[in-house]
Amino acid sequence: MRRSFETRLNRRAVIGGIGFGGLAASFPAWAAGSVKLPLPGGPDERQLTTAFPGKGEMILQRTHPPLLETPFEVFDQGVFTPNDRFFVRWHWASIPTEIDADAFRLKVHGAVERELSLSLNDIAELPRFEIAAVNQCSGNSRGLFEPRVPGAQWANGAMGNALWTGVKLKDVLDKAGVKSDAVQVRFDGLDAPVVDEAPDFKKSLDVAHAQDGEVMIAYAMNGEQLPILHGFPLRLIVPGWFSTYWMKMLSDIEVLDKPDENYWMKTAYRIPDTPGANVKPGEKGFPTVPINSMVPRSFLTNLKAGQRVAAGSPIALRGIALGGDCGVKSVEFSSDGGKNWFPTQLGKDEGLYSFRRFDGSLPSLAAGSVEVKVRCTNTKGVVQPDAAVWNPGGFMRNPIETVAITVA
Ligand SMILES: Nc1nc2c(c(=O)[nH]1)N[C@H]1C(S)=C(S)[C@@H](COP(=O)(O)O)O[C@H]1N2
Ligand SMILES: [Mo]
Repeated sequence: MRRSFETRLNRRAVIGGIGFGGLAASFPAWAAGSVKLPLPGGPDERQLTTAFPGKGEMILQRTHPPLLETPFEVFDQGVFTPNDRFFVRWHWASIPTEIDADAFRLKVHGAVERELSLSLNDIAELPRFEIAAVNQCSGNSRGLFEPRVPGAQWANGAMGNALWTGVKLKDVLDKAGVKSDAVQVRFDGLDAPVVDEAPDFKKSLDVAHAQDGEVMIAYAMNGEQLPILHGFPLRLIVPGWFSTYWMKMLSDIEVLDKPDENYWMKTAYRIPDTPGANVKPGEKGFPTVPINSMVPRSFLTNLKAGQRVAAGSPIALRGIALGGDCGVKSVEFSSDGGKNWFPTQLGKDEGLYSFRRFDGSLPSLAAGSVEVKVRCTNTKGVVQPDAAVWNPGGFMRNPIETVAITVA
């Protein structure tokens, strides 16, 4: 049966009257208070805003193009991050504010047997595929780097988990027929730099990865049409990999017969090719590779630094974890500086690439200051490191998190 997009999609996704430029101009009239982020290296105060289309209260990192961080308490609400609180990141300010769903076409070209120009209805006819996956910016937590590194000074809220619905990239590539000399597949979206000399944002994956049957083209996020800030009408989902590859407003797929040497692959988004992507501050001349799969992380969501809890009764702990490029095997906690570790109970398994909820209970404590640590081990046996890594891009941060509370 022919499934039409028109039942599922608004024919046109429009950003309310003023668009991104207008939002910039109207700042700070719409600022809704401020928040302090735990950033050791710099200004830590950020405005809160509710002024972006489809968004509830977000931490304003930059207006134009938008960089919006999820307030951390949102992660305490459940393993899926609501669309209206999901972080937003764009590189270039020229972002279409109106997209005609009828006229939209996804082009597939390059080293293929048949060039394609697919309408949204053509996409909807392919078998439907769904996966829960964490979308995490490569620079998530960059603002916590010491010494500080340039780039968006995110705290830990440049990540979110959603249920993505769409089609497998493999099915689209099979329709085009990938030629045997293909090595990579390059993705481009409708957004563009404002000046001609700046490099258009494009990212590539190796052919085998693109065809693995997990990488997908999503048209829905948490059961809703993909919001415009998250890439309406189509975006790439690369489960287990950092979201620099998750091209929004995906409009062009080019199959390459040689490795992609564009700026965003060859120069930007590269990590040291060293264990944990770790180097010494100031170190030069180390080999690099394009950033790729994620690493395990875990966060307490019900206890905040400096929080006071009652002495003499057990304290509930809960939070979220991700395995990275595989599932969560366990999350443990410690209240003695990491000498002894105790298990937590894992919540419902929503799939390998999803957040996983955990619950635990600290035994009753004597009055004083207590550091609570949590650590995730993933199903590949990789465990979070004690110490944070450092690299000049501010990537791959995943140390065991510590929350100091006061028992009184
Ligand atoms: N078209 C387009 N897609 C893009 C980007 C972009 O600038 N343009 N940024 C990437 C980066 S670096 C991140 S972190 C994610 C952010 O996704 P989100 O805004 O849906 O949270 O989008 C990715 N896809
Ligand atoms: Mo990112």
